[in-house]
Amino acid sequence: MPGAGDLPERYARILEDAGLDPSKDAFHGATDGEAWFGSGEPLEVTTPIDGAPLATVHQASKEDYERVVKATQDAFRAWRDTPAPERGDAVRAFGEALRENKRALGRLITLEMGKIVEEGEGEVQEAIDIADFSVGLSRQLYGKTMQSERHHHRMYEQWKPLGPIGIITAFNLPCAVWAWNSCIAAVCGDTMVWKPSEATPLTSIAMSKLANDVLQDHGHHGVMTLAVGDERIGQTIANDSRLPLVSATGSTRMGYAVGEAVAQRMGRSILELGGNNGVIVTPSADLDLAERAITFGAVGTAGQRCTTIRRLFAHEDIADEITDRLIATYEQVPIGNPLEEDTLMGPLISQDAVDEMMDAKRHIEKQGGRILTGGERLPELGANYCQPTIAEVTHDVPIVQDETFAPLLYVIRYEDLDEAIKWHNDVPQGLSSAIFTQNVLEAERFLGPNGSDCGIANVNIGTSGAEIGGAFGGEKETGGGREAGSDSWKQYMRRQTVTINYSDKMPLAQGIDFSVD
Ligand code: UN1
Repeated sequence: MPGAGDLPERYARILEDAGLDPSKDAFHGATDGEAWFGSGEPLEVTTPIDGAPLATVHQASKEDYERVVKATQDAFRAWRDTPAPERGDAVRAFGEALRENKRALGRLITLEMGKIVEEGEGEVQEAIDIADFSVGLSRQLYGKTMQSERHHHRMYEQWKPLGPIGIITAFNLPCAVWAWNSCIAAVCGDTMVWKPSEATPLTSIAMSKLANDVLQDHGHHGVMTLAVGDERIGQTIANDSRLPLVSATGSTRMGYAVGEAVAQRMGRSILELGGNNGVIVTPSADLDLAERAITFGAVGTAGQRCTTIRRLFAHEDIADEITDRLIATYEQVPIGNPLEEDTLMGPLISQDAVDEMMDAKRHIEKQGGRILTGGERLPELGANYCQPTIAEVTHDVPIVQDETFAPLLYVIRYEDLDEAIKWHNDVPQGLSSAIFTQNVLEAERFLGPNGSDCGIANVNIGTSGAEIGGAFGGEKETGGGREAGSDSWKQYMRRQTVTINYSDKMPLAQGIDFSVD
């Protein structure tokens, strides 16, 4: 078990700044919002930067999980009865705490999952943004008034808190995705249990500490709880009928398992699963913009966002030019330690992830594709590093159907826009999509009913880096869920239709006469 003494000094400081005591031999991975515990198996946390051990986390045992869920149930009774703007006030204070700790949390994210600090801080900013959004929402949560067909009757709908909910998140956005769910759920009056990725428990502990300090100052605990664990905890959450909603982000395989289990018990799920996002670049496109957006979208977070650009459909007329520009840019991307300021691409989350990318490379070559740049491991930097890679393939090779969670971009040439849109849609996933064009007719074709079939469709913007104000999520095997902004909040509440008779008669709807005399 790694002890405090083994922790490199620079890493110890990052933990400390994020509120985690680096002199501790082990952290508790479960909280009911007040106490910290965890008597399950120890989880060794390492950094993908150089494999150094960071800490040991005691995961939630079955009994710990019970204690956590019990706390969310107890807290729900008081929390749902708290005026929504008062709940919003606690979320406002949480947002302020995030603002104060943005740099520290951003660096912890970098240390634990390997994205560059700029993107780590960007993720915390996303959490701040959703906190702000939720504060405003806490004074809205509007219901409609309907016109009753009956005399002196009033009809309206109201939205009520749903209950304790489950939140399952992935390693690649260890802070923001929980925040999308937790801030909205909190103002809606729900309490929650969070199961983070086993690769990023420290970020979840730091976030939960911050949230619960604030909530305790506001007189509440048990609103935001945590249960670190492996997929057994995930399965328990999916099957737990005390949790009427489960919001899960991760692989399609996980999504099928969670979606099925939740549906079996008539629960509600919000699934945000794999993406296989495409960008179409037409002859009229501003190639400077396209090049910048594609580089960020395909190389950012080392290709480990569910919104990462994986397929580039380039029109024959500009395919050589955009590809040559991208190759030149790719070959200059500074790869290395993500804590260092000039780095733009850090490690992948694990050596397995690099192995998967190398497998994909072999498949590309077997299927007649060509690596245009990259495609190699970078052992001199460490086991988890590789080059960002571009491969040219045809639209019909089987490998383009799969999401390889790595910086691997396929270039596919096309001649006819309608055909490119058809190819674009011809994959099982449907998260994010984009077109680069200066031609309004082409843009509208892409956005029209025969256009992109994804949950997100952008014009002259890449597929990643969505703002929180819109509903985030996608279609087909991406799972159909929508999180974050717009009216996503409705899923975290129970809709109730109310009809009040203030007459002295008993008229029936549909004009039915049911009088006995
Ligand atoms: C994810 O990778 O699961 O649009 C979400 C983006 C981020 C969210 C990514 N705002 O890239």
